[in-house]
Amino acid sequence: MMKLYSGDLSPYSARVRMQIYAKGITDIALERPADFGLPAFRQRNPIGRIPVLDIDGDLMPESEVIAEYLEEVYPQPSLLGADPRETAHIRTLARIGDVYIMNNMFMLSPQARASTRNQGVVDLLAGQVVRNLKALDRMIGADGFACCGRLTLADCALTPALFLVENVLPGVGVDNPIPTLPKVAAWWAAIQQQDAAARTLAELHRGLEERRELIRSGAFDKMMAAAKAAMEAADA
Ligand SMILES: N[C@@H](CCC(=O)N[C@@H](CS)C(=O)NCC(=O)O)C(=O)O
Repeated sequence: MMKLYSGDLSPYSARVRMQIYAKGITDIALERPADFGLPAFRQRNPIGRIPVLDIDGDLMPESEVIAEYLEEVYPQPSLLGADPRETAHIRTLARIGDVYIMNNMFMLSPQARASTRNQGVVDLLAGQVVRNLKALDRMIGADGFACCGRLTLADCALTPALFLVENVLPGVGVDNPIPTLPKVAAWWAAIQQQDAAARTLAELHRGLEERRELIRSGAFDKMMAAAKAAMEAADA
């Protein structure tokens, strides 16, 4: 049985989980690797990040690669286009979600800690996010889906990306820009009504609450320090 190494709050993992739910795939186990963040995980998986698809011990990293692989292995229902041009458009929108929004948001999230905030980093990355959301506003579908009038891999990549925008940007002192972008705002309201998106967003919110509790209790800092020390010892 294949396993997806994943975590509730991992937006890249969420993108693949939403695809799995939308396709109705039931034979992939979802698991948080016990050694995530530790040298043993990086030993097995050199990039050291989740998601990773474990195919009988053969480990496949990178959310976009996994998503495309799952489309080939489970072709129906397809979350790609009806023709090559549609598929290319789906991939363009998915890349906006991944490269232009999620990656910048992910790099921005540690800046939520005011004590160590670097305003230059915030301005640079938040500026990129806003610029790319404006581009998305001109490209996204107006019928409740990112494109093609049905749920595709574009919706799967954009849903966790907008979750980060809505929930993390205000934490770094930047207003959530979604309400100022009419087409993005309409899509965001509509996609949350889709079962696969609602389930994925509930997991993301659960992960965010858990993370906030760990930060409040001081446990998160201790976990991070222990993981950093273990990594440094492994690198020495
Ligand atoms: N490009 C990767 C990014 C994956 C990624 O950054 N995952 C985060 C969790 S959302 C992670 O594992 N971070 C651990 C780290 O940075 O060491 C993908 O698309 O899968």
